[in-house]
Amino acid sequence: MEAAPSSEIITLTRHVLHDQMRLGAAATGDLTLLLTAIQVTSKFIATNVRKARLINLIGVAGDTNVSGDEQKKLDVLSNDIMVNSLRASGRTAVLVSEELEDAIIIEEKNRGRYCVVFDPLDGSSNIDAGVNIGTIFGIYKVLSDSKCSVEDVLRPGSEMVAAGYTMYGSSANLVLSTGSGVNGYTLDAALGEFILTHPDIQIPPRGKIYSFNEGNSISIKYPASGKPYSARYIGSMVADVHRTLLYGGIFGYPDDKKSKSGKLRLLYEAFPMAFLTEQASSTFKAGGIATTGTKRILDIVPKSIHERCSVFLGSKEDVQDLMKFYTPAK
Ligand code: AHM
Ligand code: MG
Repeated sequence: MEAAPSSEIITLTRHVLHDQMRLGAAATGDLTLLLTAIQVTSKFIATNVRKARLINLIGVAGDTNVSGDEQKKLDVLSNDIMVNSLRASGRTAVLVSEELEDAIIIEEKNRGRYCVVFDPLDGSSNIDAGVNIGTIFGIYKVLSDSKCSVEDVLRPGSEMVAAGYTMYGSSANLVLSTGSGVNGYTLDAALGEFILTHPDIQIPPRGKIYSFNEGNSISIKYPASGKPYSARYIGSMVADVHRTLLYGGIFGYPDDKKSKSGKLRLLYEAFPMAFLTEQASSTFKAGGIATTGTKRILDIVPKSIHERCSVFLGSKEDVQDLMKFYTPAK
């Protein structure tokens, strides 16, 4: 006999509120409101991603961003959606976006106590083909002596209070950590709510998948490990990390002779994903590791908002194997 459908629906808002109640008087509700603003942006972006082909949102906007990447129309729109919503939440002080050269310092009348670093639409090269893309975000609380400047975000990833991503694929999945584990929520389009579907995600200590861009192997030299891994590489960090969190294995974007610091950006790509990888680990006691190959990603102190770093993350044992033979590109 088929099991009756569950009547227990846990929405993201309910889950985050519950977390806030757990903190008692210490919680002001500001982070909850900020996370509400972020989930609304994800719903809005998800809708536009779905409709993109139909409403002429495919293709380039005609500009390049600070990293030299061609901006797609959806990149620009997603950035505007996030900036507007985060500013209007009244809970933010400093915003850093992959699409904007400078940090946005929120004007005093709308200012709150949190800083958000984000890539509004990651995996842009996949947009036109309708392949999975996503939004990545990390959240810091302003410094206690904050002057409300870029200094509030030039801090190690270990100081983030929350991080997550939303993957726009066959469904929209929001994966979030507020520092005590990782939970995944799936958007129920009919309800318009993210529903808890992946409670307490745990990355397996050893996986069977490796996820690197083999096209770059001409500039990367690494010895054969002899292990029969399956290769899976989507080219959208959100999708490649999402699979790694659920199935285990290793995702990497190394430095190479051409890109001495790799491709991925530290603040809004590497930090949030490293935060989630380490948080998805409690049962297996550090089941997940995120490293540049030589040091823990979350310990890096950023010098500038768009700096890059090499990234290897995933199952502890797979990443440890890599660290044994990894040497930085010269
Ligand atoms: P983007 O922010 O311009 O989309 O670039 C970041 C993306 C990541 O999602 C992904 O891991 C990587 O670039 C893929 O790069 P490549 O196409 O060189 O393999
Ligand atoms: Mg990106």
